Amino acid sequence: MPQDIKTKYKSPLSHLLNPGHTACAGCGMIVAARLVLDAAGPNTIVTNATGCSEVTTTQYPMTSYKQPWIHSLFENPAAVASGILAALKVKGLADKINVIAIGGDGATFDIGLVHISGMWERGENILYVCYDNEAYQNTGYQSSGATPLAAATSTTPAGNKSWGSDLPKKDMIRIALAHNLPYVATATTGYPLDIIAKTKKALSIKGPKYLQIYTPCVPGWGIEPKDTLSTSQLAVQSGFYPIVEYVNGELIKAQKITKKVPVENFLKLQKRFKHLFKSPEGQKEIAKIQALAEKNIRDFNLL
Ligand SMILES: Cc1ncc(C[n+]2csc(CCOP(=O)(O)OP(=O)(O)O)c2C)c(N)n1
Ligand SMILES: [Mg+2]
Repeated sequence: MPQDIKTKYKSPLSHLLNPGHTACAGCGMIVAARLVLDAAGPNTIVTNATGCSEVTTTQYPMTSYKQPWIHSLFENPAAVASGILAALKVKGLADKINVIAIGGDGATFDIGLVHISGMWERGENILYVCYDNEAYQNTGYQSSGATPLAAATSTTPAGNKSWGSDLPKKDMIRIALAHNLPYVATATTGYPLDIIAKTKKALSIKGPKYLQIYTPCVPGWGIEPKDTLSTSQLAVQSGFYPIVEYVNGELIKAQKITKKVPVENFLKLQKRFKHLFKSPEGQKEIAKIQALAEKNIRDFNLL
């Protein structure tokens, strides 16, 4: 458990996301979801895309959510959130209730992007939260636009002729920034207090907001449940996944690397990268991933 959460976080006795859900032991998404929802508080309406965050929490006729929550279709939590905000305006409640739209990376980077873009373009006072576990994990680990280079997924398997995904991760943060949002940030399950702080800060700002949370997936990444937090911390400490915060388009904070580690330390904990460690040629792929991390370190001045 990270030091900051041991010493500084007073966990509430009850949460706005109840136990009894069916997320895997060690699921990064469910930890992040509980922190986001507790930080948002009870006066919040949540719209949810299809995916693990929906499937594991709302098996009919039960729900883990204590806030009002709605699921419609995979691609449209942003559009549904816009409708809810319009209704709240008519009722004179728009300034009293938070509207949060939630989706996995598949829902966000790919399938729901058009609706998210429209919601952002309209400047609506809605927080969009993406749980980024780097693939369509709920349906069996298919690659998404968020899948990183050389990760093996069920649609980009590693083999004699393949090093896994041959595409780099889509830069969703730059897509969000291109919409001139007042608040854009990344966070990760590895640093839980930061998730709480960023959720609260985002909700204090009027207009469209985007929070992308890096959430390890135990079966999809092939990690041990106990390694969820340490894996996401290694992603940050290696420069693989920068934790950044933009207000009105300006980078106001990038979390510094306190103890730099090679990306290898992050990769080798995960079965989705295990093919890279089997032959000397795999080292060339690891070198490409290290170069991407070094670029992040330079771009965001992480050292
Ligand atoms: C339009 C549509 N396409 C595909 C599906 C099947 N489907 C349901 S959940 C899911 C994966 C979700 O992936 P992601 O958004 O990354 O969330 P995760 O489960 O990884 O948290 C898919 C492909 C669907 N329900 N609707
Ligand atoms: Mg996903």
